[in-house]
Amino acid sequence: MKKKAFITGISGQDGSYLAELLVEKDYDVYGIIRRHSVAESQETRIDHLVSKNLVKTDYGDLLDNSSLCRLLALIKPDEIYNLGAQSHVRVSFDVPQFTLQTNMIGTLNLLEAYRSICPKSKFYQASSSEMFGNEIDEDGFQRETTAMKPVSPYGCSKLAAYCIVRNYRNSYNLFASNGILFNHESPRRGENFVTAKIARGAAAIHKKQQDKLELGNLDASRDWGHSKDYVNAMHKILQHHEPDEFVISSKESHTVRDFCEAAFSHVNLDYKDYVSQNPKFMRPEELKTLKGDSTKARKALEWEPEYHFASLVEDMVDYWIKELDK
Ligand code: NAP
Ligand code: F7E
Repeated sequence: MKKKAFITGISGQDGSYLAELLVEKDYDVYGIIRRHSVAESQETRIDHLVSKNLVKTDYGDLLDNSSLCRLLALIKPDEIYNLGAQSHVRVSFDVPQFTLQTNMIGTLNLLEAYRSICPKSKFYQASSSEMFGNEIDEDGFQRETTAMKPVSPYGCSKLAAYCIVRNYRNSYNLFASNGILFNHESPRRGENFVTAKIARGAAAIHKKQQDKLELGNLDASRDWGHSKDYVNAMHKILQHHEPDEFVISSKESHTVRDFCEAAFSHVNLDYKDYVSQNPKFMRPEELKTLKGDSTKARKALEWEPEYHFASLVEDMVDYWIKELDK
């Protein structure tokens, strides 16, 4: 019998790569999409799978219990991946209530449906390094045991969801795990996240389609990996012999300035000639540095990333050079 996976957030960056991975692994893959007014573009990241009937999508929403219950009862999945979220940290300051509703109550809604309809399934929660806020261990890393003091509505929502997943696991003996993923990017990254903005900007300036790039804080430091490697870790987390918490990270930290330097030098330009700061892109409270220690996951799950900082930057800039030709 083929395994069945149910993915919330299947139309997002990670959802699309995870769907591809699970199809390759011979799963039947199902996912929910929300009603958009512009229906034509909402499945662009998974069109290649939907059009070949390799994944099945239905309308649903983490805030609509009836859709979650209906679909879980119909599909009876072996694995549930909860990737659906309002995932933009700066936007979470603009829409804090929506962010907490979707990311926190939405997770609780899905957990409740899971517990009552298919408690033998395995559940993956997309937790985030944003939960740590500015807490860092003495050696400069964040790991599973580091204190969590988030500095954004998004981080707070993800911490609440993380806690309720642990609580449901312990209370109801469920196989529910948290992947604490550090930033991960790709050509499919939304264009308003900093890496995609820089990669697209460098490509457009190189092609003389744009002459400057405005960013916010250039000194923030992030631990960036590739989404393709990180969805592989999600799958491994659910194949582990017991449910648990795992940090997934590259173990390296680079500043936004470093990302600019690497992206612009890939097209033989000096970022200093084009990049300026605009307070519009600053945050009310900033998370300064992220560097994750993923030793536990690397050992227990035998997970290793294939991409590193330089190959990630190149993959993204090369994608945008081709894309802007179209
Ligand atoms: P993304 O590209 O923003 O995708 C988010 C997905 O969630 C989209 O498909 C979105 O659909 C869906 N969604 C939003 N609100 C929903 C709702 N109320 N009900 C159902 N679905 C909803 O995010 P991503 O980068 O793939 O990240 C995947 C997950 O990992 C998210 O939970 C994110 O918070 C978490 N995470 C990401 C990173 C990272 O660096 N990428 C790191 C740690 C954790 P619409 O298009 O309809 O809005
Ligand atoms: O910002 C700085 C910004 O929006 C990274 C999400 O996937 O990872 C992501 O959250 C850094 C911040 O990602 C601009 O201030 C400078 O310090 O790309 P970002 P994020 O906030 O780290 C975590 C782990 C998640 O879980 C989230 O879902 O870059 N920055 N200038 C800028 N950021 C943006 N967006 N735009 C700028 O112009």
